[in-house]
Amino acid sequence: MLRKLLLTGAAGGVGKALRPLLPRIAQTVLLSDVNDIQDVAAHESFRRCDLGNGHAVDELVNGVDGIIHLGGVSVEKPFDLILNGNIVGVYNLFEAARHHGRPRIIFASSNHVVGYYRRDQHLDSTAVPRPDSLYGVSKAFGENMASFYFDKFGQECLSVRIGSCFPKPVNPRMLATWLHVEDLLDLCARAFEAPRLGHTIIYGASDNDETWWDNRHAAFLGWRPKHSSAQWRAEVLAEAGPEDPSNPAVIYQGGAFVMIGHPADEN
Ligand code: NAI
Ligand code: 15L
Repeated sequence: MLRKLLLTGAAGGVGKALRPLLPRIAQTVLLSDVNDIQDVAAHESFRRCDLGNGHAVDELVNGVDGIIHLGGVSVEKPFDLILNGNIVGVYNLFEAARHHGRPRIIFASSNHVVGYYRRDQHLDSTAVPRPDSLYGVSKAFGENMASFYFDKFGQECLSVRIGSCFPKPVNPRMLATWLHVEDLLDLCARAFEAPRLGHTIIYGASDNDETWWDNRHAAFLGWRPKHSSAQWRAEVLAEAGPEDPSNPAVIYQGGAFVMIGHPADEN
């Protein structure tokens, strides 16, 4: 049981879904986001913080004994936003952790680190990154930061290449990528409890019938997702209709992200 867990990005979709489950792993939870949070429960506190502000992040991390790092830009955006939240922000977080006793970090990485692999390719965590977006590049940066901070400073981290963590799968791709938030919580619990974590990369998907990912290198965590997208398969497929096999969004694992142009070209 953690004494005080820091949850960054707590105002976002995954943060909101995870918050009610966190008493299973932590006595108190420090919520943080650049956006306000009003409904703070008795075991929670809230501190507003822009991850790009190194001094503020340093103060945020002081006194916590575990971190779930969800904060940052979560889709393709102009580079200045990604730079602040996902590059400078990740640096600030790892630096703060190094200064304050190296609490373990669960880093919300993304499947978009490997979005340019085809869906008929099965990947394990040794696959060379093939990001499908500036966003995916920033998550690969975060994983590399985690690797460097472990090798040089002993900072332990689990980088979770989350598939699609939403209440339910809403398109055929998500039948393979969907992650139930309870499975995410269980994964976080195992990462905090493991005798040794090092820097480990894992794919975050539930026990879906279809999968492109192999978590053999993280088997020591003993994570067995309990949920599956199978119950929505018929509904999702009926709603979507037939897919065009020549569509790059259907060919590649990153789905629609491979079709997004460069954010600098949009006005
Ligand atoms: P979200 O966009 O709903 O939440 C992200 C939160 O981070 C927001 O509340 C936002 O205000 C905050 N944030 C953004 N920039 C910030 C900054 N500079 N300083 C402080 N806070 C900042 O995203 P969601 O879906 O909740 O995802 C959470 C994390 O998981 C993100 O890092 C995302 O990249 C990652 N992820 C999510 C997936 C999903 O399926 N939901 C899939 C793969 C990765
Ligand atoms: C992500 O990385 C995004 O944060 C999320 O909004 C979804 O697009 C998800 O990947 C996905 O691939 O479904």
